[in-house]
Amino acid sequence: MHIFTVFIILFADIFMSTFNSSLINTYETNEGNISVFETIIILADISGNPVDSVCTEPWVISDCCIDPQNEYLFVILGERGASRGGRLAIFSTAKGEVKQFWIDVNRGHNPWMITAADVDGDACLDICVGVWKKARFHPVFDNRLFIYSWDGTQIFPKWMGSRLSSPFIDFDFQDIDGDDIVELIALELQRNGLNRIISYKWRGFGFEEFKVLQKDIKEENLDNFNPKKREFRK
Ligand SMILES: [Ca+2]
Ligand SMILES: [Ca+2]
Repeated sequence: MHIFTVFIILFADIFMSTFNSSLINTYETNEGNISVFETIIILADISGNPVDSVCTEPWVISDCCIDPQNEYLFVILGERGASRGGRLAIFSTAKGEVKQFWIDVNRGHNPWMITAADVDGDACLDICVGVWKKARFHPVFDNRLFIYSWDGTQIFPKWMGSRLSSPFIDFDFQDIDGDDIVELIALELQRNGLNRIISYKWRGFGFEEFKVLQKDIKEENLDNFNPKKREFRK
């Protein structure tokens, strides 16, 4: 195919897919940037010109994260309008090409948030996913945290959490005590209907409660914990 024809098709594809598609995130890379829209992932060079793209339709991307080398993009795919996603997928984004690398065949986890962090400080990336599902010893639908190890070629389950100390509605990973290992920071519901922010440390077998950072938070003050302005999921 003539190179000009390839560009026309690429631009037409991008125009159609971004027309009704919100931007989820943008990542700056050495070669340019990666823009993740709801239904298309676009690689651009340093001048901002698209060099490759992949369309995810009919699936919609609801959240994503990327490895530190910007070579693999981890996404949640789902149906348009659904309150949670349906499955995980990985796209390779190295060398000016974007393509589907892996897709999860398991569609029963209802993932709603995905973030990358090295939770155990072993210098290998972990992929952390908020899911909404039943657990064997807590057989009701609730938010749970799944941690996957990423070895550069595949993800595999590391910790499938059934509960934290209390029901949680959001989470993040930050190093709050300066030991160069991130802590799990969770926004949890208290019995009295208010909220608390609590940190956990990874202890080899799972997360152990570390410090309550703030408690008795009213719903209207939750924005302080929510820099991405996510919709809280209850
Ligand atoms: Ca790790
Ligand atoms: Ca720390």
